[in-house]
Amino acid sequence: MKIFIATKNHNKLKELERILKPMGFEVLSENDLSEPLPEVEETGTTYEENALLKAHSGLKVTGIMTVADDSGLSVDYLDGAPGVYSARYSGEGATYESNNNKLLAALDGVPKEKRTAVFVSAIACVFPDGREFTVRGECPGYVADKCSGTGGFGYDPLFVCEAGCYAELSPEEKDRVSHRGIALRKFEKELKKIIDNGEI
Ligand code: ITT
Repeated sequence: MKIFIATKNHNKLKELERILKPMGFEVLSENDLSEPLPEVEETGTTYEENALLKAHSGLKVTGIMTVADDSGLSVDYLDGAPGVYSARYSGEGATYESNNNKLLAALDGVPKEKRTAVFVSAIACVFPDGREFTVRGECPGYVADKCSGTGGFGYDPLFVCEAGCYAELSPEEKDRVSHRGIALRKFEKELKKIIDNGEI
């Protein structure tokens, strides 16, 4: 079954492909298009709303079943920030490094027990006939006081879950415990239900 992944984030695409391909999907992405995907204004206030905006934009271009992920890190001490603004936390031209530095500064001096956080991934799936659904995966943990590890991307060097620091996990370990891995396994279940009901 062909599926289009609507993302402009290459690291995220790698993770989504890594999990979706073994599920048996033929995965298409921006790399398979003759033109770049349009930029989507992420105007939603929830991960689900933004994931749907991105998925619908991809569907408009490709006409095939499309999934998109909206994700972020919600830090309790920061009242849920950076949350849906995780990609742009340190402003225009934000990089993973500038975002991590801003997060470290915002939590400077805050003890470990108050640095709790949750990584969230909402996956939206939209179909050419207008149907859609979303699923959510969450992974709890805390924000470390310095970066470690060399794997992954984004806030991975700062986020520590039960299995360890995201950036120190192997790709397989991260997929097993991560917010995105959890969301994609829920996505697979939902899609199976739809297929079993003969709805697609
Ligand atoms: P698309 O919208 O094109 O998919 P994006 O990077 O802008 O790409 P988001 O708006 O969903 O995606 O922002 C998610 C940000 O949250 C991402 O840029 C990272 O900074 C962070 N993030 C999400 N998942 C992560 C992960 O598994 N590890 C580390 N950081 C992650």
